[in-house]
Amino acid sequence: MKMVFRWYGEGNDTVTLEHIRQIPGVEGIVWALHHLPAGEEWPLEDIMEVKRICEKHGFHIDVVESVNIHEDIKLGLPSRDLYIERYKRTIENLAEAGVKVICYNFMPVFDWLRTDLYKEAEDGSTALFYEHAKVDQIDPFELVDKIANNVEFTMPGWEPERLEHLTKLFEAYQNVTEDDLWNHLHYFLEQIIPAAARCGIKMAIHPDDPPWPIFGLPRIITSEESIGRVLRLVDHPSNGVTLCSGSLGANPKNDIIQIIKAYPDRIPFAHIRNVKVYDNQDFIETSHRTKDGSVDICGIVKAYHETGFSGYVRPDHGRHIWNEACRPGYGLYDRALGIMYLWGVWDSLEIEKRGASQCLKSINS
Ligand code: DNO
Repeated sequence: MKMVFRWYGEGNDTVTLEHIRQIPGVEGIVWALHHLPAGEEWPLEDIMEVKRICEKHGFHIDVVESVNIHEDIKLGLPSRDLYIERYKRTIENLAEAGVKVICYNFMPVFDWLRTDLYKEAEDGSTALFYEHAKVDQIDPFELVDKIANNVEFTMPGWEPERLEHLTKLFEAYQNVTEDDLWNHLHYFLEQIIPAAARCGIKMAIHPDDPPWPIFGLPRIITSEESIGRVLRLVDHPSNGVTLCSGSLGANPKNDIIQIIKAYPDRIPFAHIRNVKVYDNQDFIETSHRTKDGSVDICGIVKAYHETGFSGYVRPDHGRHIWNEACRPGYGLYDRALGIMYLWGVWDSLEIEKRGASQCLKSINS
């Protein structure tokens, strides 16, 4: 498992590369050109600048999260071909800079969704929270106002250019069914995957978060079955998944361990985080520790270990602890704790596998 850490770029994150350097075992930065709207080609010079900055601090830039998909592609409009061509050129530019994995999602309009970014827990920490009944009742515009306009930084998935056209987007999606969305994804993958394969890049679709439809908008990457379906749409190693334990874990029916075992060669990138799920479908993000949430993080790491996982992994959202002022879900402290938990589980599995006497040597190799 190759440990990586998401960073939003200089002047766009409270966490610095110097901080990240001090977290044990982190080799690479998960990054994006956050200033570019979906649908733009990513210029090679901009990509090389990120590479220069990260490499100066000893990090690789193998994983990009995300190259966002223009809504016209998801809507299946005739203009999609133009955006698909740009997407291909972006893939080529990223490959030229040495990128290996591109994480993306195919969620209409909204990326991840929560009702509260700072829900206080008993211990005084705060975390991202989803209240199911509220999403059913609230006007999406009100929620957008609450979520997007109350934080210092633009959050990924909540970019102003996306939200500016909310009314039009809702209208455009009115008659788009789940089947349509599957067809539009198929069309996209048929063109993108050969381009990615040619330059040695693995595309890794991120599951929908939460894994069910919201505000009447279809969502399709929600379960083991849908992951199998997307992988079969274009059955090629370059067509992979970003297996996010927190997104899928919001639905207790999803057996993440089974998914890892079913598709070991198609998971180039793993997001590991825990959520505590309530009977009424609410959920809150917790520490990574298995005991703190509803997701069996130990079991997940064990499944990766057993399947010989050699892909990239990042701790996903953390809570906000020790009064850290940071991007919602993306502070330094709790994600660093998460990494140490993941290493703890992984290293003890290595010791078990290779025998205690070999322990030091095995962990170091
Ligand atoms: C939230 C993230 C998502 C993810 C995208 C991938 O914090 O997990 O925004 O980056 O869905 O395209």
